[in-house]
Amino acid sequence: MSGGTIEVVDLTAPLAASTPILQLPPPFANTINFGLEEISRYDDRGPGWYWNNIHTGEHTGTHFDAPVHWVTGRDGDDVARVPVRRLVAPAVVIDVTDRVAADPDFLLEIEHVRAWEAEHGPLPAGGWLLLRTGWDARANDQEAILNADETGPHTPGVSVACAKWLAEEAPIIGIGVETVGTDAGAAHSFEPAFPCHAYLLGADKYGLTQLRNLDRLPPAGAVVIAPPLPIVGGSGSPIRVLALVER
Ligand code: 23J
Ligand code: MN
Repeated sequence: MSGGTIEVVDLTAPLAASTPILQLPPPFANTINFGLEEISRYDDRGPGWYWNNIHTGEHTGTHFDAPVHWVTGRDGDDVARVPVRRLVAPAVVIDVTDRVAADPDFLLEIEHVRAWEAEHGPLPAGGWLLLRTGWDARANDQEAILNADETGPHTPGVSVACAKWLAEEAPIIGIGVETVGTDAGAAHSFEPAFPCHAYLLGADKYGLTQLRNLDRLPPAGAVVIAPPLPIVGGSGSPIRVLALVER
């Protein structure tokens, strides 16, 4: 680190009231926007200090999905129980920006991962698969990041077969994405619905969302530090995600 050969890349979106959030259709309940509630600011409520209460969903902004988030992982770990040893891990980046530019409903398939492996080597054991889609360009715009029309949201993700394979066959600990959730916008109508959540969280794996700066990572070789807050019983947590990259 002191020699300057390790760059620290922040993969986290800033957390503010304007940070986009997932919007589930009725009748489902939704998470809240992030919010700051001032307690005092060098005033008569506290003359020498400034502090806030925070209001947030567990799944607001750049966040971590724990196994217990999904019914398939209901007996799995909550965020406080996730072993910290698993939270410092290698990461690879699969860049599908071109395909997503042509088709916002693009789904990662097993064959795309196999093609990536043929060029860059196997997926990392105990590591992250980070999906670079270019969607981070929409990170400051709630409407653009959801990209919804009368047929629902159109955002990239992972196919049912690929999600099952990543959960059950691949050596990874989880998937990270630039969108508001690990599943594609159309995944509510997949069979099973929300396959990334259903298969990966059900296999004691994790999700990371609303990542940015993935274009600053190499295809392989980065180390990602992604520890959620130890919210006791929590299903997820806003998170600061850092990548270490050797230059
Ligand atoms: C709840 C229901 C559906 C989805 C999600 C949460 C997420 O994407 C999330 O943040 O975990 S798709
Ligand atoms: Mn989530």
